[in-house]
Amino acid sequence: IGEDWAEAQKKTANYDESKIPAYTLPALLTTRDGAKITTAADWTAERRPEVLALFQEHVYGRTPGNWGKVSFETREVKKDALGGKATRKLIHISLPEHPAWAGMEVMLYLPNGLKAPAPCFVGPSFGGNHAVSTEPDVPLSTRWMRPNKEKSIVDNHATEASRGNESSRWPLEMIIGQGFAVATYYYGDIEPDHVDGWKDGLRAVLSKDGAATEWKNGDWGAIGAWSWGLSRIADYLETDADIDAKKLAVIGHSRLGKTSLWTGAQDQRFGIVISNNSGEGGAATMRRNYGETTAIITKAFPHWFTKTYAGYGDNEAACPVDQHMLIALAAPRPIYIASAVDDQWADPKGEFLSGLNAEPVYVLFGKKGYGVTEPPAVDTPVGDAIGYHMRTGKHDVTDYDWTQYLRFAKKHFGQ
Ligand code: GTR
Repeated sequence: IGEDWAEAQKKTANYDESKIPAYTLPALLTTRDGAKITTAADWTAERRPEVLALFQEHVYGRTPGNWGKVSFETREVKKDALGGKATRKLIHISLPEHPAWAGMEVMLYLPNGLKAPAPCFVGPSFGGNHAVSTEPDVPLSTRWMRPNKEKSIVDNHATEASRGNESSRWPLEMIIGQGFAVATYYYGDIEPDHVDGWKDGLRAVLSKDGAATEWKNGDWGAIGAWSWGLSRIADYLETDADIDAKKLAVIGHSRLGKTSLWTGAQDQRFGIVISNNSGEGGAATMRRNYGETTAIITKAFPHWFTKTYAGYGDNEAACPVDQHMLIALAAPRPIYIASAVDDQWADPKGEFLSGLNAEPVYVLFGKKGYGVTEPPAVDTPVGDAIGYHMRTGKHDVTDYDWTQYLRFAKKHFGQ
């Protein structure tokens, strides 16, 4: 069970709208004891904390609070990166009270010549900093990596051939060219992405006894741990005078899109939240049995979530949350959900619907959502404080996606 098994399920999953069993979404604006929420103040004071706690308990688990001091060490500042267009900084983040964790390597690209501190996109990578960038002097990650199709990963480690193999998903020159910084880290710095990975990652280090002996209902999963890493980057960025830390946009693709959404829900320092093809366990409506389901994802990737979540496989109706409530946790901050038409596994319509069904919370804040109630035609972005598009093509991050994110970020950050 794992990646290959999930791949095989793609062939037999349901892709027929008429075969989706009827479902009722949990009420967004009614508290657990039945009170109706009618104002933004009551959402913020009462319902929001309740919904956040429900996601902790039932889906992603609780982030522990025991990591202590966070230290930042800037290991490189290269002022003529990207042919002189950018400054590249490499920052090592570690926990002095938990030396068993090897820390994380953050790569930050800043546009050169800006007159004001830069707004910044913050997102994790699948392949490491050397895979995001094509620059030959970015240190190769030495951490455990999943095998990949291009075979540039040998014995679960990166090789010289891995350089730049994720760069099409990170159009650095385009982002820098529009006045935005980018901060990224390899998600495996926090935890290797396999079912036993937590034993070699931060979750074990921060567990009570410092060793991975038990994983209980409510304990955080890998998505929670990867999210924690993004929040530590925000900690760093708040200390960097070149960055406008009031203008951070968290972004992620696929499993890391789930991570981006959970980060935005927990950490309100991120002023914009972006979900690229996040699918099941991300933006896709949990109760819609279309493409990947709760049963499939919790079998293939149980480690991503809290243990409790697996109990909702084929039993979503019993879960007190659905993913529109996760989108609503971003409110009133702008959020962008992107789908791809050939990514039916991620259920594009289900991703659209979570944004649509989160809208009542945005309305409480006087904000506008999509402005439409049906998924738009392909390559036709819609929305105001909640943005959405369904791109032509497959499960991926493309320049088209980034064009929309940059437009959205400029508009909402007033750049
Ligand atoms: C798939 C998984 C999806 C998505 C994807 C990815 O195998 O079923 O939920 O997370 O992996 O992260 O690329």
